[in-house]
Amino acid sequence: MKCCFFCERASLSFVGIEYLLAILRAHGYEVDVVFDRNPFKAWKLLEVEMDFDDEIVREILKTDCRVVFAYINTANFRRMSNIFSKLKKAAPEITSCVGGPHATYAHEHTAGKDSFDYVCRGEGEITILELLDLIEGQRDTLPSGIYRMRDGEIEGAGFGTLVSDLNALPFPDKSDYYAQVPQIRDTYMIMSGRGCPNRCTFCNSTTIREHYRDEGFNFLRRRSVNDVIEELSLAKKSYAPTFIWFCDDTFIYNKKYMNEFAGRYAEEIGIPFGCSTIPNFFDEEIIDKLVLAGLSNVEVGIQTLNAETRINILGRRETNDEFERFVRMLRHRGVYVNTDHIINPWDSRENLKEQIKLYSEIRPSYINVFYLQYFPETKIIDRAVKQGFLSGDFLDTIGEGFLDSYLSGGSVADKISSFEDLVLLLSFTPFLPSAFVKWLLDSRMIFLLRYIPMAAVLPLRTISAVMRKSDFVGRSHLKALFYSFIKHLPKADPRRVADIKAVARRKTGQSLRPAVPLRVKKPKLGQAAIGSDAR
Ligand code: B12
Ligand code: SF4
Repeated sequence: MKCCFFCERASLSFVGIEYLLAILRAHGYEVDVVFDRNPFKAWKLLEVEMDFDDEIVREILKTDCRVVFAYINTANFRRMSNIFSKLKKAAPEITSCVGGPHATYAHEHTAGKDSFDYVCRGEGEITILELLDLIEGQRDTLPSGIYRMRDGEIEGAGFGTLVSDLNALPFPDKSDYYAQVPQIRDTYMIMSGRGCPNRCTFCNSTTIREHYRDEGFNFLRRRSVNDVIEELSLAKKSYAPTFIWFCDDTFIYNKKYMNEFAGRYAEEIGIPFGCSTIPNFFDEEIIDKLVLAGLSNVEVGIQTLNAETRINILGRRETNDEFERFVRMLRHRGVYVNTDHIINPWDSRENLKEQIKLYSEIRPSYINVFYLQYFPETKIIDRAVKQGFLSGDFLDTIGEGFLDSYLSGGSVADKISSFEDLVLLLSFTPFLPSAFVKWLLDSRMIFLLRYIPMAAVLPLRTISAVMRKSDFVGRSHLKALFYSFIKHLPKADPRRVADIKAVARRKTGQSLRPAVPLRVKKPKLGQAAIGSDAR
């Protein structure tokens, strides 16, 4: 059966989609990939309708597919709904199915859209094959994790069946992204595992682990070092990346794993690499080995330097001292340390000033400043509602993908606008001398920053990416921005694309086994137990 995957064109590739493409092709399905025309333009991320939507629909129709898939997150939900609704009108006979974070955490809102026939909650490799069996009439029960609307009611139960051994998965099929999205060609995205050992209240990685735990499963799994190195050795020849990004939620944990990985990576791969992590790994010997192997870029989420908010509201365990030690340990070794910071309703001007002073001493390479966004099914929502930061009326807008719910949330909008000068200074802090930052914070001159538009932070990442060779991620974003202005994108070498496709065919993925529950969950009346009907 002919399938089509419709994907947004982001600044980095989506490994989840690449795994699904590999699995589908390994099972004999012909799959075409159509990318959104909308190149990743920071200022257009949340736009729902574009001039070329009808053209996209025509392109999907041209693939002659019977089933169309998409990966949906909260940020692209409304855009995807728009495209799929146009597609439904043009070709009601095409069956659509969506998965990904928004489908998982806001499945009712997603299934409630007429444009989507099926919605997948959770992991997809086993479930997508079961769904195709259902569509082809080879099974008649809904697979675990698949939802749909029937007579005005949502039908479905559980979560997508987990793969028990991640080493059994085929390597992700990166050929489509490589061929069609030029900005990703230097960077190879890879995952060594699934799930995060931490429990931040604002993050959906906590949600998924808890959902599977409630069903009796351990979502946290890691591939063997051998499997990771095998994929990278093949990628080194076929893809020839100049940078490798480990997009695990948290990559640097488990000393034994890191030790084995660092040794093998140094010997067999040796390409500069980066990862996301949290600041609680202090084994200098391992860090030295990782740096020697090529670790050059780390994204570390501290989110706030207000200890009380961090521990009690955001659910993070590290101390400011640990963060400082971690940043110093890495920067001392020449690693680019990109810090994620979230401006949140628990901030006050005074504590934000204190945080900026601390940052000016700790000196990460870059501070990515975000405003807290309430993603569906995150624990922080209850807290914010209870404390009056988020009005109950806005809860539904979260499931509908309105990411501005925070900024329009009653009194908080005023609060945020009263922080604008500090947010600007926070973004500039890594580029300014500490003494100057401290002087400015205590001086009346700080009011001058209110006259500088927030857009002034945009060139910062450009400066950082151009000046600091190790800011590979910044360079990827820059490239994405550059290509967004170019109408005719550079073509990829077809031989290289074929070689990349061949890597995905190395392992067939035929032997995928469903994970075994750690304990047996009693199914609710009328519900299928998770994984009960897996192949
Ligand atoms: C790497 C990463 C990025 C990368 C690459 C994008 C990507 N999605 O891969 C970059 C840096 C670009 C990025 C950006 C952002 N990200 Co991000 N990112 C991740 C991260 C850490 C890993 C993604 C991944 O590879 N997962 C592993 C694969 C195997 O899982 P998966 O993607 O979920 O896919 C599986 C299932 O969902 C399912 N599935 C997926 N699609 C489909 C389709 C069908 C038909 C079926 C049946 C199944 C199915 O099957 C797949 C295989 O098992 C995730 C966290 C996470 N663990 O997923 C956050 C995450 C996806 N990101 C998140 C966010 C918020 C963002 C940003 C909005 C951040 C920001 N403020 O700018 C932007 C959005 C940009 C964009 N346009 O998407 C949130 C999304 C929350 C939500 N409710 O939408 C996540 C979940 C982290 C979190 N904080 O909770 N991100
Ligand atoms: S450490 Fe990162 S990925 Fe893990 S739960 Fe916290 S925010 Fe999410």
